[in-house]
Amino acid sequence: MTLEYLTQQQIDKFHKDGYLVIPSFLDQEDTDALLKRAKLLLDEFNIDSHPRTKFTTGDDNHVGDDYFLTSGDKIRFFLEEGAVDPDGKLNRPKQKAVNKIGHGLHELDPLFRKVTLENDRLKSLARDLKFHHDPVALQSMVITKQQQIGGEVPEHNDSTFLYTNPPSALGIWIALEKCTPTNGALSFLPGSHLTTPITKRFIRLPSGGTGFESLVSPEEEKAVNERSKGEYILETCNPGDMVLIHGSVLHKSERNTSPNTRFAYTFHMIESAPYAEYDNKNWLQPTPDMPFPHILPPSKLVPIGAD
Ligand SMILES: O=C(O)CCC(=O)C(=O)O
Repeated sequence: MTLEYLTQQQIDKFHKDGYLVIPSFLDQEDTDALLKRAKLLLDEFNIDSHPRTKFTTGDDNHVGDDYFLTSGDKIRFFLEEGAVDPDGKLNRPKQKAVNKIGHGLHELDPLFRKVTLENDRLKSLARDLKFHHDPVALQSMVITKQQQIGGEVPEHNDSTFLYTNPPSALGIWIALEKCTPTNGALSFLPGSHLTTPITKRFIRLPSGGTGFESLVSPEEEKAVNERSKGEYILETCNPGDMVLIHGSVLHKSERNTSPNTRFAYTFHMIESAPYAEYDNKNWLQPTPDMPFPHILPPSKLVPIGAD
């Protein structure tokens, strides 16, 4: 099959490293429009009726309240841990207190929808990469990484959080502002997708809230953790650049200690049934009114066995 957007070199690099930086995936006009729209959403959301849900990422205190669990088909606002005082009052303007906006932007907001579901370049990329036969989109977010306070995102791989059997998550991450060593640019452990199996998955706990379910024995988990040490590569990027992230590659971002925000738009793609199973343990559930949308039209699916 002839390549439509990626080069063979880019595809090979993605498979070798587990991620790929694609410069200028969005042009300046589209990037600016998304940034402006994200800022407008921050201006317009109602903090008075907000339940003060913070985006926490620790193994023991990962966010898991109802506001989070039912956000897959909504546009909701998750706060920075350090932005809410013990009495529930924000210690800064609401626009500076939000860690991320999610998780239904790709369906509900016309501008985010345009770059996600109505984007011929993305469709070509999906067909060139052949990572999925019939990809669907889910979990879209604007990550704001506020200046000074924007929290770190600890080392993780995305298939832990969007688990399918077999694992099939692919992250699409687009810088809306310049990403630098001090404002929390992403960094990656190249090749870790080849050596680090998915050892746990993030689920809705039967007792309520969220937690992790182990997929391997404690000994195996320890061995994998030992094995997955190495030198992280920092990937600075410019507004409009995209990073494709294999669902098994380890990556992270540091706290934003700079005076500049670092807005990014990200969403994920997974393989759809019957090629992979997405079960009801996952934290994010499709709803009858908003099933996960297909990226490719039926006539353009990636043929089985294509490589
Ligand atoms: O934007 C960030 O800082 C982290 C994003 C990330 O790790 C992810 O979306 O999986």
